[in-house]
Amino acid sequence: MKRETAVVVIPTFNEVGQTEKMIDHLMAKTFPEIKNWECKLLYVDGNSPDGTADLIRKKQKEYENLDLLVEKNKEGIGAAYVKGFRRAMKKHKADLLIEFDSDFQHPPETIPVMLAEIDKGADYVLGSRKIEGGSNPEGWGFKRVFFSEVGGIVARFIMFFPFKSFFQITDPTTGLKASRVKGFVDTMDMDDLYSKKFAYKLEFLYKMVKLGAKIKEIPLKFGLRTAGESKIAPDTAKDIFKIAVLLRWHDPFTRKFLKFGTVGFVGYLVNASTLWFFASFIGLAEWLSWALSTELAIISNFTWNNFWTFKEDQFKEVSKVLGKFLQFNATSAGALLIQTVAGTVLTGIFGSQYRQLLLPFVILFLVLPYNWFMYNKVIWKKK
Ligand SMILES: Nc1nc2c(ncn2[C@@H]2O[C@H](COP(=O)(O)OP(=O)(O)O)[C@@H](O)[C@H]2O)c(=O)[nH]1
Ligand SMILES: [Mg+2]
Repeated sequence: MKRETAVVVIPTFNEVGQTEKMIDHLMAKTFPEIKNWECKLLYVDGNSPDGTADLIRKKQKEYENLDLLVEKNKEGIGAAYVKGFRRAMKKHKADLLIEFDSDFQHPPETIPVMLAEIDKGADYVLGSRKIEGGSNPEGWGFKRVFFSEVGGIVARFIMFFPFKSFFQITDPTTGLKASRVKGFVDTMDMDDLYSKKFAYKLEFLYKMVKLGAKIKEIPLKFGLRTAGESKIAPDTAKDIFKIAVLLRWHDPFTRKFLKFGTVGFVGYLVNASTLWFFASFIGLAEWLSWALSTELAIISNFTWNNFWTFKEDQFKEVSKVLGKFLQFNATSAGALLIQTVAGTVLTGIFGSQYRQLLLPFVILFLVLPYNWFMYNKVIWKKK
């Protein structure tokens, strides 16, 4: 059987000091140990003035599976990886893309470990400094550790909370990754990245998660730079935060859920104000005031959800709208029942002084999930 191709992509800017050592290490030690993959090495150089590209050209005479792409202008590490990925897929027909640094901060021994995980069925392997066996460099000062830890947790939270990926991905800003091409990177839109700099890492991660990649973390003992200078820009923390927010803000699921929440809140306001209007202002009977105000809230919820939250699945024909509205009333009666039973029981247990406190809990943990489920799976079911 033909072996699949893995391309290790390394961006460089002024890395002449360690590039020869890296090339020799990968070519003479790492790649020969890997039997079931065809390994290639691709450098993307940001037109370094220190002669990194010339050195790589010299080494190309020694190794035929060494490729080099020189950018006209350096545009940032994210842009460099995108260019590298495109070339690896087109020219080398890559089945797997490995993101790697030039400075031995990513130990070359992690490459066969990542490949083994791909062999076992993973689509996306991430080197993590936060799981057992992984670590930050000992030489990092408090500030760098602090930013790395807090930045990682904040990015995780903003991008993924409360979903599975939030718990699964421990190191979202890691740079060591292996990505399956077929069905993932080849379908990924890389034209419109929010960041061409460091935060591209979050965007690739986010896109892979959305594409449903099977993710596996391996421990990464992140090393200290062996030579050369760090290119981490001072505004990296800001870049990470901004991109995490942008990704989440434009997430279709999140948008839908926020709309659903807003509509629910408006429904509550309609309910409360009309209850006051009917009962206190006009002086209707208690039961009639409750019934009318509840029904007005139901009408408000149905209308806003149909024309806004579930716009793509909305009903337009009058007969259909009426039928769905009756169905919506039926499911709303279910919510009413849940709220009444849970509210009564819990108030009985905790005492009536906690009534107002229990209400939001009942709504948040019982009514909201029930409604979200019913709206998505019954009323505005995907066609
Ligand atoms: N082509 C290119 N490479 C870059 C750029 N910025 C950083 N690099 C390289 O990307 C790798 C990672 O760099 P960086 O994430 O800044 O972290 P550092 O190791 O602390 O400097 C290194 O090999 C850098 O030389 C860039 O704008 N263009
Ligand atoms: Mg580095």
